[in-house]
Amino acid sequence: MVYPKPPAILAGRDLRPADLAADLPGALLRTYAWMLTARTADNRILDLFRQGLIRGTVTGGQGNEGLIVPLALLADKDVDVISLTHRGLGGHLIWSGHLVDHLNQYFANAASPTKAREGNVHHGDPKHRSLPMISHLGIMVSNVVGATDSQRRFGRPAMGFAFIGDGSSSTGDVHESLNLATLLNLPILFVIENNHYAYSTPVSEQYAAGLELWRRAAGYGIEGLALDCTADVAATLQTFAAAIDKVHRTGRPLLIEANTLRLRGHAAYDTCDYLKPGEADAMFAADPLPKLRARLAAGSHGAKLDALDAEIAAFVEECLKVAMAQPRPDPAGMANDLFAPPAPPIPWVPSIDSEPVSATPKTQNPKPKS
Ligand SMILES: Cc1ncc(C[n+]2csc(CCOP(=O)(O)OP(=O)(O)O)c2C)c(N)n1
Ligand SMILES: [Mg+2]
Repeated sequence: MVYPKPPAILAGRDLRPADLAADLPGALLRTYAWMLTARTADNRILDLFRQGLIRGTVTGGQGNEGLIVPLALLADKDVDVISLTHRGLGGHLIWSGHLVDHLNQYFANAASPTKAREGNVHHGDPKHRSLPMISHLGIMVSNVVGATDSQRRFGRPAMGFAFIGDGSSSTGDVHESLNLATLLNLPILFVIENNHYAYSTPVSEQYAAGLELWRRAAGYGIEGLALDCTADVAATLQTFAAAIDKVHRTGRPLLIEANTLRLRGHAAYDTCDYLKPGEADAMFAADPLPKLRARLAAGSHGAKLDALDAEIAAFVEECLKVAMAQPRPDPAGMANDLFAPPAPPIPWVPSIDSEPVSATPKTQNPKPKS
């Protein structure tokens, strides 16, 4: 399988605070390129689902790129731990692998990272500390806590990135994970992706105690803040960079409630008929991707944008062709890797004589009442 060569700008998967200070327009152009790649891929995946070429269901990240792309670019992919949600294709693309690897997952073909056992974006790259998505909301957060703790115990300077939807923020695992991470002083950035809906339920019907989810941080004794990831990508990059720096310096968790968007509803089948009149228009008007493009068009990189857009569109199409040409998985191998190989027998034979009889009883009878 020959993977198409990505556009040169996608060779860079990292942004550091120094890059933002030295060349903000260059940093924004790279962020734009990744956001557009994720958006184009998500849109094409939706098209192919509607044509019956992708099965299962498709939960797109359209609208969430302004959150996940800046954060994934700023994370240290060599040491950090992450677990992306079903809105995180952009994060997967930046973290590791090639677009073709991720498309193989959607096509559930023989080359898919889950060997076609799991649907659409329910995959990860455990070797590179990207823990696969778990459908039961909230549970991935506890995995990030455990994996970050384990990396620290190995002496590695890892921090964790845990993502929570506004809906999953009400699950018990999230509370347990925030509590434990704080208790153990773990450097984890908890990010609530607040796109204002869980399926068709608006946030106004989800909580008994207030809509400002970042305020929950106080209940755990950690810092919390709100960030609008739809407005200004430069500000998003700066805020995430400062938050990452703070988590590293303090070694403590930090909670960010990020305002984000879910532009295509919950999943491919969602008609969004529960939205109020004008609500969809307002969401599309808030989309950070065209806003970032307009900003770049007015700046020093403006002349490059049309060519970059065309290059990214062509790259995505080439990748789709390669992934679609992969064979179907062989059902014969479906049971492989499900169970650990049998362990060697324990060198111990149970026997009533194997322990010397102790003179003192192991339990004391209670004193008889007088
Ligand atoms: C514990 C649990 N309850 C319910 C579901 C079904 N479910 C899947 S996605 C979803 C909505 C999640 O909303 P949110 O956390 O806000 O994330 P979003 O889809 O908006 O990104 C629900 C209820 C689930 N997967 N797990
Ligand atoms: Mg939501």
